[in-house]
Amino acid sequence: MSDVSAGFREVYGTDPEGVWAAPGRVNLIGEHTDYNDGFVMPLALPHTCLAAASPRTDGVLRVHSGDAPGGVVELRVQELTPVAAGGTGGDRGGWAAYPAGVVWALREEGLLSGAAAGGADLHFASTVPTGAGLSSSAALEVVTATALNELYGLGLTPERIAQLCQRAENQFVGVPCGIMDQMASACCTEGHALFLDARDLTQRQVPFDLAAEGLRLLVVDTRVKHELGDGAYANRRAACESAARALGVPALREVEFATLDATLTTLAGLGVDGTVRRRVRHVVTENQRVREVIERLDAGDTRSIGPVLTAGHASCRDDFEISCAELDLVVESANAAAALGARMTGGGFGGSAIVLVEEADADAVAKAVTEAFAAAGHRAPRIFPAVPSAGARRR
Ligand code: GAF
Repeated sequence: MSDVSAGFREVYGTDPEGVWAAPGRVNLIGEHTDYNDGFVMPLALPHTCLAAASPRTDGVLRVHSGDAPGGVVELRVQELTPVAAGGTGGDRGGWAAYPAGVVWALREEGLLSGAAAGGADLHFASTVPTGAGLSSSAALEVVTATALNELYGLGLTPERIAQLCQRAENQFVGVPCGIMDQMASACCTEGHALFLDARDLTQRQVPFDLAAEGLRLLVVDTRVKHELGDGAYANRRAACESAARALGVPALREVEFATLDATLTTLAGLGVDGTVRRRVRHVVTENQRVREVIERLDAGDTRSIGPVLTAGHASCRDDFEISCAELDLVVESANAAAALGARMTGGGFGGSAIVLVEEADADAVAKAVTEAFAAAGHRAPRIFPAVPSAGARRR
């Protein structure tokens, strides 16, 4: 924290008015279900994006990152226009589009009047690994919105902050993400996973104290990010939306697990191709897996979620086709060692996997995965425990 304050002082020449933090996340189960109005279950990581911030009075937004080259990016609040629409607001430096997008979303929602229209100075420093599928972008958005919410006295709830940040990412940056990552960063609490209904943002904090049970959840960052990821995410989302349209429902959430086979037959009869039908099967079975995990956790049977996680991976790999060789290797090698279960987490096409292990087996499983990567000629993965941590807050 003192580092980020010192960083602010170095860049802007004064002390910041405050320092805020927002975490990255892993998702325990429920992948690509959020934009289908379904269920997800993320937990916040101890890794955070910190923002030191002060308000301004002249309508200028200045952003600086200790993690990115390029110096201070200076923008005028009233001139911000979406990068997605070919605008120039915030695209200088790439990363700056995320905080700029948040300010744009606040402005679009009519929240920047009076003193709040004055702009701000922000300096960021993040420990959330970038490009690792651990929501470094959502952490950057949510910390910006949380800081400005307090600096301007906007009185926004964490849920509203998450929605504004999703709007920034969808409409300003141009990434068609769902709401899971922003909700995780804004709403998670220490020692819990967040069971979230993405349709109406109903939430439940589910106790997830693995250490007390002699368990550990490992994050395995494969350190690969396959380029086809961005277009493929939009493609998966479009496939799901086209299937929902064909079925005459607002979203695939409406398809019941019990009637999945009949729904798939209906879709075939409507001429919907096999690939799209498999996408539907993933979403419907994945929602069911979230329910199963919740039931098992509620019953105090944490170890038994392992096979559900592994089944989720198989569905991501075979039906949704968002895995890759490196992620599959994590799951195979971890399970072949002593893992209780494993799966890719996040959008896919690289990034990270999670592995549930007995604490006593954690080192051996990590070693087995590392050796499997070396044998396959992959770069060594980065492996660390996922400790369920707090959501966005003032420091
Ligand atoms: C990415 C998106 F940002 C989330 O909204 C979610 O769809 C996830 O991929 C897949 O579950 O992280």
